[in-house]
Amino acid sequence: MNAVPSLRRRAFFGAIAASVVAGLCGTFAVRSFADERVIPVRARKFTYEPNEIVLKVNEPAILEFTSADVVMGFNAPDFGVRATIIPGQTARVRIVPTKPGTFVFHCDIFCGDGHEDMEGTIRVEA
Ligand SMILES: [Cu+2]
Repeated sequence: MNAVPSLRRRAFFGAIAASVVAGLCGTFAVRSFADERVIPVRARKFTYEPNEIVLKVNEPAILEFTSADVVMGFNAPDFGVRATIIPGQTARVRIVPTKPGTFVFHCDIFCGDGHEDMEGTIRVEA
């Protein structure tokens, strides 16, 4: 009579242990930069290099920003991300594109006379 519940309990805890391990591995995969594309982007008055960033649907990418001159912004409203790019520092945002298309990003920190035209595109391929 006792053997059955005990076996069931063991199977139950085994399943929990397996899902905890799977969960941890999943977490490490998300946090690891090793298997995610890192795209360096240099901001300078009044452009981004490159100013077209090509990504793939469902492939996470880290955009890594530096500034060649003054404090700049990066704002990609379609992806809900922004960054302040400070000279001498590196700013990072992570993007996971969910649909194909072309999306505009822009500088959202006033950086001089050409600021209003400082923008680029993120092209997401299927
Ligand atoms: Cu600007």
